Amino acid sequence: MSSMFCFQCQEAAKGTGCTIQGVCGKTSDVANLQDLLLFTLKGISIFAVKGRELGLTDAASEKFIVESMFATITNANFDRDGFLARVREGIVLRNQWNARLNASGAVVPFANHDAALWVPGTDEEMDEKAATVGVLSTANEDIRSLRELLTYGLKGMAAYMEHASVLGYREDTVHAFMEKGLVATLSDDLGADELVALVMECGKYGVDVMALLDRANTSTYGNPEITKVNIGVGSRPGILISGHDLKDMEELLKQTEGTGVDVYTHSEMLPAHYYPAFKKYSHFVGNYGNAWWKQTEEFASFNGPILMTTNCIVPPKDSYKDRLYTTGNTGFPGVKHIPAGTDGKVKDFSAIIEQAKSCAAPEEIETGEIIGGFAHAAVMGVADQVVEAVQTGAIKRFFVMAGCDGRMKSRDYYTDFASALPNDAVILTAGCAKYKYNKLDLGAIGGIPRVLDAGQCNDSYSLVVIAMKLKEVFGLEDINELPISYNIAWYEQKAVIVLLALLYLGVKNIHLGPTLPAFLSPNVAKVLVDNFGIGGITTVDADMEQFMAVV
Ligand code: SF4
Ligand code: SF3
Repeated sequence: MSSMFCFQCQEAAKGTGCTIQGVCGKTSDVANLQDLLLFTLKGISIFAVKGRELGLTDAASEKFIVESMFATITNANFDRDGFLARVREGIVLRNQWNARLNASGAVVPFANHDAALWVPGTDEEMDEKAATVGVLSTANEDIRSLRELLTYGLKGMAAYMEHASVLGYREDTVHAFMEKGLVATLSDDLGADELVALVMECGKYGVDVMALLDRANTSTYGNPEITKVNIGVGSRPGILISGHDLKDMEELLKQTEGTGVDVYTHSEMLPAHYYPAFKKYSHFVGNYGNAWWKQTEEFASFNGPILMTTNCIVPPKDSYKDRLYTTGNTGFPGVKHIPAGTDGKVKDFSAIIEQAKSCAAPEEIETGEIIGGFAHAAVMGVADQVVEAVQTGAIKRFFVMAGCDGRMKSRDYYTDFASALPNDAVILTAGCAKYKYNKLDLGAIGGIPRVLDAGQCNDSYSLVVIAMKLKEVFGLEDINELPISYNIAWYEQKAVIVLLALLYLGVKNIHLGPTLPAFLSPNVAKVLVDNFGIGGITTVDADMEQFMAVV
């Protein structure tokens, strides 16, 4: 019997699933406790769904579900003790809900399900329980596949919801769907057709949550602007901030102002440079390094403290572990965690700032600039130029190459693909996938760079807004009539919600790589192929020919 089973990301061992320890570094006990936490969230949701029917909600359990789902995303949290504590906290919330509904005399569907009833014992007993409630507890491989596809979509949704909610934005319907979806994964009455319908509905709420986060980000920090970002270093000590949380970015910039410490972005935090609200800080120096998976070398040479606000954490090397900090839903055993502020106070980053002061300046690993900030408002600002370039044939095709980067050598495909594109093709990107080609010199077409970076993975929403606008300008009936091809790279579960959102919007013929998800059973993969034309990748030459053959 395997000691764990996880197949939620693209790097699942042997393309089927991690069974002894995660390729990501997640230990089997933590993997199982993440499953147990999900099981607990399903238990809470059993009552929350019924509560909503009766007009009852509970802000604490909504927040708990969102934060806990986020904590189970690949490379977010590796902290066993943290997961044990979360499960216990979740059981308290579940029992409160139960008592509340009991008092109202409501009949609660699934109230006799183990997820609604089980009680945690010792830590060891929780480990034992955890080993029984994971992915493999669903025997039928197609039902399992659909339940997990839905679950991973919900995890991605939770991550984006969390970013919106720290900025004060919420959407009740998204919380409601999250709870409904979690309960649906427990129901033996739901067959493949019903689950496929729920997966599509998940895509709808994926669009909603990305739109919400876009509103939250742009209302709070302004619309991203076309920006050149320095990739070299200064001479003062620095703090490196990684992950996706812009609220942490804002607080760190405020608290470091005037301290003699510079701030650099890493990986998915690069797009922070595009927001007007952050441009005013002269100590906001640039971006250091590349996508998440290169961090073990780049964090060592950065020399200063590193703040991980969300995924992706790679188990740290001793050379920088004492300079690494987690916050929010991230965690790693033995790494210092910056807690949320209490009594309405902001997070206190003073410990990081103090440590930075005693550190050497970052070691230079490259110099120059990269350009980005092509989110929907900025692209609309140059819409006339773009439309003209398409009409004159100067731009023949757009390639959406959004998504994630990862360790696998096979991802060199994306660098090669970008390099091999004809000069009249433009890449639209978002997410850390961009690091595979954003430092290549691909030039520009009539002043429009050939790599247009909208921002973080959630800013894939911007790419959809741009596509919708182009459809309108060109008077087309269908988004698929546009000269846009989709060659998307995925790694973790935020890419799953982005994919489901695209499918919901009717985008067809998306190519997904470097490998198709291990969690898609052959039958479920066939549904996606037959209905949406989803395909994998092969070789650059063969794929290029196929993309270019589309009229
Ligand atoms: Fe394996 Fe990915 Fe799961 Fe980590 S998140 S255990 S690498 S499938
Ligand atoms: Fe990257 Fe982890 Fe997905 Fe937000 S930082 S895209 S992998």
